[in-house]
Amino acid sequence: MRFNKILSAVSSIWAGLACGLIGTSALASSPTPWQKGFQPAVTTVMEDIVDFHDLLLVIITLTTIFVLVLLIYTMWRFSAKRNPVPSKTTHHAMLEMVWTIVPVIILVVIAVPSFKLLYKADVVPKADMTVKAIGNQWYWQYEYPDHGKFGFAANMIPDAELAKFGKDNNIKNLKRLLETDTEVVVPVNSTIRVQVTANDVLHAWAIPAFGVKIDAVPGRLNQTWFNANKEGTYYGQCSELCGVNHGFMPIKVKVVSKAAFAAWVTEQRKAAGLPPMTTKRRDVAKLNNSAR
Ligand SMILES: [Cu+2]
Repeated sequence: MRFNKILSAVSSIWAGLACGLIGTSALASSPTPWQKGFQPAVTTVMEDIVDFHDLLLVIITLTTIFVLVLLIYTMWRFSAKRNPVPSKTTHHAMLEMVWTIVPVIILVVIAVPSFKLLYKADVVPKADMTVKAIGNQWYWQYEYPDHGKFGFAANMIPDAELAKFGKDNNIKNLKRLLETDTEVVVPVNSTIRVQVTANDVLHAWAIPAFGVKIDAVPGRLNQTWFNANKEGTYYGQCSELCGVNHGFMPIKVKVVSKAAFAAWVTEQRKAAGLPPMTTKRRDVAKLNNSAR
């Protein structure tokens, strides 16, 4: 009875903690103080990355414990004191077969999900829309080719302007070094193809919650994809050492409902002097996919 009470108290504390964590993550996914694990995953690719990480953690822990136990046993059992006359054995067929075959099996167990995950992250499925990200020293530029080619630059909000920015835009819990003046807006539950390139030097476009990280290379168009299943604001950073302000070109992606996205597109088109979208967007993504 008493044990049950303790158990329920512990679980309610835990649930409260989890609620607090998940509550904040729904609003924004970014690094937190003393964080040890990953940011909460909002794409199936990131969920798979977390699962793969957990599998590897189990394998590496068991391997390390096994080797440690062997070492300690050997040091104890075969010390000069306990074993003054060493054995002259040099070969043991069975033992050699085991220590060759067991690691091979372990590597195969790792390789299968690893290749599956690599392929899943690499091959862009039928995309609903495209966003183009262009790296510059030291900010990102974005274009929406399927929605009339409007674009904008996203610059980091410096510390001195952070408070004013939060006040003007009614944002609480501002993320230092992660907030940008404009943000990438995408619809929830849609496959977004991200085309990534750079104007000057190497950069990399990365969002941990999406499980996305891809190099931005001048003169080359890379592509990746994500399909976020939860509305919210997600933060990333340039992940290729690109110069003195490398640490100050964050990436901010807002995942909104499809209706909110359509409204945002209308607003952006208006600001860019483009007529409102009369038809559904050109199905460029569909055409590209059918050519595969
Ligand atoms: Cu960069």
